[in-house]
Amino acid sequence: MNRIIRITAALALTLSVASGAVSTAALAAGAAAISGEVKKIDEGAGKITLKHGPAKSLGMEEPMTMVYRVKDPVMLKQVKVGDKVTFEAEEAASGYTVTKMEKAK
Ligand SMILES: [Cu+2]
Repeated sequence: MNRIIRITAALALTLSVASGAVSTAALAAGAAAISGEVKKIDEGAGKITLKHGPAKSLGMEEPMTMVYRVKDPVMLKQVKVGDKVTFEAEEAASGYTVTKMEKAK
């Protein structure tokens, strides 16, 4: 009985340490999926305007509409104005940059 409790406790500890490491790493990279809607696409400038909900990982507590750069210009061809998307972004020296984006299902 005691042995089972100890194993369970050890397992729980291992799991919480592992998930803690993952969420810390995710936060460090600014990676957390954010839901948004495409408002404007500027292929020439490599920018996209996204309306999005709170994005705690980016320090944005309130919903907002803002302009993001994209890591890869191809991303701008995969969506159109009005699309609902989920995306990940990071704060780079050049500004907030979308690192991943896909149409919301
Ligand atoms: Cu924002």
